[in-house]
Amino acid sequence: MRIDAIELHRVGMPLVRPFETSFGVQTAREVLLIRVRSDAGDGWGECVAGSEPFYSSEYVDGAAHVIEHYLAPTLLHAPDVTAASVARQLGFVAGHRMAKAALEAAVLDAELRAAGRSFGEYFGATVEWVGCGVSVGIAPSIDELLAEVSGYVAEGYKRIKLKIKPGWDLEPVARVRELLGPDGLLQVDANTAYTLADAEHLKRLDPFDLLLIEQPFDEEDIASHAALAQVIETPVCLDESILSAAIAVDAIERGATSIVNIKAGRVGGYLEALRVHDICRELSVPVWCGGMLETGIGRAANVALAALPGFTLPGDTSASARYFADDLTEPFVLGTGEHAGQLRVPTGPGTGVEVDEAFVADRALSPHRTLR
Ligand code: OSB
Ligand code: MG
Repeated sequence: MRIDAIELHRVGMPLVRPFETSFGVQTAREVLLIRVRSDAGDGWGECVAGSEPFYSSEYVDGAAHVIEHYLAPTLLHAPDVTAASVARQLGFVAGHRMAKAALEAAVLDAELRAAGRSFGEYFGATVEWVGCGVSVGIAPSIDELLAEVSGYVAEGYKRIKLKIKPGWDLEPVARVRELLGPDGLLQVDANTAYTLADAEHLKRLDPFDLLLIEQPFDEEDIASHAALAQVIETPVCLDESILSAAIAVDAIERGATSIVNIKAGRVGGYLEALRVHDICRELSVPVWCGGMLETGIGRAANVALAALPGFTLPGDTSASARYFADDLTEPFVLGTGEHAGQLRVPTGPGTGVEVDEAFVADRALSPHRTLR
């Protein structure tokens, strides 16, 4: 396809409750949306970069800047663009994976809408519904944490993930394990808050029979994760560190991760995410779909990705209402009966969800920019 224009939309999305991690407290998402307008039709992509460079070196203003000055001009001047060509065409820019991923997703949406195919079909989805977990922030008190978790359990979520940090780990985990009982699926995410000097402390999580501990150490510290995995029984799972399929293989071979969290934005796009999935499946390493508090646009694509056969653990693919009172697409709602705790994989063309343009305009944080 030829791309005629690339639009950047900034939308304010207040969260239904503050989300606290070891990086800090977040009360809203400042979402950067990309719309590509092509000779084959339009497509939307969501950039998962946060407002600030805490989870990753990327952040919204930086992503918008690199898109405007480097990435979009390249695609606008290319004689032909396909989702499969985007990563190569943008490869001259180092890093900036979340910015590249948003562009690739928008191109893929346009391409699949034109072909009448869904993301799920294109990815190779093997199920119509995916099991969902929920990521639970650091709470003001144990009582508030237990009330929040009880609410999610009542809604049907199949797995609870607790955010932890030094001073908020053993006690909340013990109390939530007690609440869930021995069969409840429970895992923790430290978002790099510890160092290898905490290995003995983290080993005290072993009795709680966690599915995994996610990213206890620095993004760049593969060696410490491998060392921790030698001393704790809880499986170690990397999130921030996994920036590509090549890094995933390296981390697996070094014994630093025995389960992998896949986020398309973090690895530079859904096509690279598919490669991470495929190589993990070949190596018999289970994967699950992470989340970045996405709106319906990113959620639709994540749910389609999570429908691949290697995704054997429930993902951070929660219902829209866990994040936002109103979403900018039709909301994702948990199923009932045999589909309790699951989301349905969209089957319509492209992402399969429709962007409410009036909503996007109404919540705009600044006038949208059109690049040609
Ligand atoms: O570390 O998985 C993470 C949200 C933003 C940035 C990083 C992370 C998260 C979450 C929430 O844990 C996942 C979600 O429900 O979207
Ligand atoms: Mg994480």
